[in-house]
Amino acid sequence: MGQAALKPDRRNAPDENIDWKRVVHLMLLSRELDEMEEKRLVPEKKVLYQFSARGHDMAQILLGLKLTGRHDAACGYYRSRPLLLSLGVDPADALGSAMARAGGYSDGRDIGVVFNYPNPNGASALPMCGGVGSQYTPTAGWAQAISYFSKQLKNRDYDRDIAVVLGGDASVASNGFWSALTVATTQGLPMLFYIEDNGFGISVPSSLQTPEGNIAANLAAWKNLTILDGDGSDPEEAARLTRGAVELVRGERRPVLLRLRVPRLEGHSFQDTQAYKSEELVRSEWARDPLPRLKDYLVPTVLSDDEWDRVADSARAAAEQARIEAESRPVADPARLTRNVFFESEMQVMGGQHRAGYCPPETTETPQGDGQRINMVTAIRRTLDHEMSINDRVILFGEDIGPKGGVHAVTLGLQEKYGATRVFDTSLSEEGIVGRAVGMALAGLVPVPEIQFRKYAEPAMEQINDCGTIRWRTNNRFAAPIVLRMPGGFFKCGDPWHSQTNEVAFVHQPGWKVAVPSNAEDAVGLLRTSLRGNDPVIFFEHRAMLDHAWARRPYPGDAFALPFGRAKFTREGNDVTIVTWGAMVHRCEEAAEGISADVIDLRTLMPWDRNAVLSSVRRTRRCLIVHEDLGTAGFGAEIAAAVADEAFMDLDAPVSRLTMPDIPSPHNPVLLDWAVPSTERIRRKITDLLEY
Ligand SMILES: Cc1ncc(C[n+]2csc(CCOP(=O)(O)OP(=O)(O)O)c2C)c(N)n1
Repeated sequence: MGQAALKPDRRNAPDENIDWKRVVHLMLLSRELDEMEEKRLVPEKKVLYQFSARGHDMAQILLGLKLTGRHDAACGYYRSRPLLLSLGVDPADALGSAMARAGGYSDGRDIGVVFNYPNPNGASALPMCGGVGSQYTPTAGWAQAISYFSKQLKNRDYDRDIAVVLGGDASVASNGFWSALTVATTQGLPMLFYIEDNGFGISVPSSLQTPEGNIAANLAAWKNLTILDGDGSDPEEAARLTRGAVELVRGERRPVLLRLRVPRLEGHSFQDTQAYKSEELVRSEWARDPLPRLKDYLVPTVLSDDEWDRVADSARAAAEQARIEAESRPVADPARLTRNVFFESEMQVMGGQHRAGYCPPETTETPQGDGQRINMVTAIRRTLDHEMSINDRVILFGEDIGPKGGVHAVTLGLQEKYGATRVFDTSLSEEGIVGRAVGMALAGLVPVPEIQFRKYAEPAMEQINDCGTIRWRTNNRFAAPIVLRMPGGFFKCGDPWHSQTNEVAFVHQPGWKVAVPSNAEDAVGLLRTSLRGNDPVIFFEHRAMLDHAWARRPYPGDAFALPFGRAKFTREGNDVTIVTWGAMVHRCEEAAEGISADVIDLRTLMPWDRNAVLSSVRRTRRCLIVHEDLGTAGFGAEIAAAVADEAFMDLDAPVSRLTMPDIPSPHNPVLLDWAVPSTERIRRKITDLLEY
């Protein structure tokens, strides 16, 4: 066999539509940054976490340079820096963030490899996460938002834009991957799944992630998905496949999965010695290094040797310049660390309707009721209906919320009225529901996902947590305000699946506001504020109150809105303060009959009205907290601690709590009555406290 036959196939000249000099520059810059970290910055302890992109770099750059749509977005993972550089991320930001310095993309709050890149005039990088697989469903949400802007809102500016998600071979075993794949292929979304298969997830071979290790082969029978598969270290093939994949998604508006085999030329991270790989394997991986193959492919056809060297010199200089700039950045002021958990006054760079120019209509806190009492279900539906009628960014989705109108009937008739693009059923994946909502919110929509029962938010907890922290961890560059509705609590019976409240779990997720209305009027006011707000909200709908006679109130009007963090005194008195929320408000009111008591309905738990509680306790000198959630580490513990901290000297009796015992909710109504605080037991507790 002659020498020529061993050379790479040169049938096609390098694609003229690709700026190869830029590819070379970015490739060499990426290598310089990797090397600089490995040889200097990590040993000098200036970079604490380092993940080399060597081997993955060339194909990522070829992909990134194809993302030219104004609303294109990519969500990558910790090995995605080459793609980010190709989108236009400043190398000084990349290195400065790796060094956890002030500025950059998180002000030193997040790991440097966990990028975000808001780019209002071109392709953005959605906020990445540390959790493998969590990038998939938000990207599907962005793709669905593109589709919504283009098809429903007829905004022609979105007609050819796409969403791209990057993931390693191990990530294809994650829930997020399967959830997003289902979303994208059942909805026909313009989304590219870009899988970088280096054969390992840290040390675990890809054959343990998908049988025989090739996800592209295993998905061959999957409907509505075009699959491309090839060698990501071969310049010609990588260029052809990345271009082909992007053009397919752009032109045909449907999902594509591109799997590229790439070598991971270093350990998983700097600390990883790769002892689990044989020397022969490591050698064979280096033989697949795309850098010499790129040079061989382009020199001399596209660049001369000298030109290549000049590009290499300029990449080295750019990396050095970036290092100098990054090292000159200070550490962020710790005093600012509690800022940007919630929206303050400065608008985020990207995400949410407020960023997109939304101006909320005037509101009032004075109910303008029409007299007729309606139940909480109708009140919530009417509020959703009104907000949808005046704001075409508001969309509802969840399990069974379409033609059926939801298992609690909250969305009854709304699909008929607003169509299946704005009110739609989803696949049964809570991660898909919440993750998709995050992507939609990042794109400027107002997603209002429904979780069928509070317990079933559990599969979405990763997305819920990541959603709440977006503003903080991107230091106000991104925000994803969504309104996550969920019913919970006991009803005519209980059980461990449909009846828990566990609202405190959401209070413990930074960045979320939490509403727990007890009646129809407050539900309207708090929901309206949520839908017009600029922060994510958990909107808790208590099952027992949805059609409870006590909770029925006149509809307070289309302009009625309530602030978060403002409790309501549903009774006023002098001898004891009873703090409660949700279904317990009614019981506390009944129990306080004939007693001079302040009954405080907190209405929201994040934020909660400390002043109302403290000022009342200072006056009554006694405090009882009643809630349905379990006692240990329930939200009552927080209130009790605050009262003990700040009103200790004003108390005539210890702060008292009445809650469920630390058990799941029981099914039999007799057992349930025993477990949930009843009017009688609340009454007894009040009496004990008064007699103390
Ligand atoms: C949900 C989750 N589980 C575990 C980890 C720890 N972890 C980080 S990277 C990784 C392997 C991922 O490999 P792969 O997706 O193939 O990407 P690669 O690193 O090979 O590019 C693991 C297990 C994590 N970050 N997130």
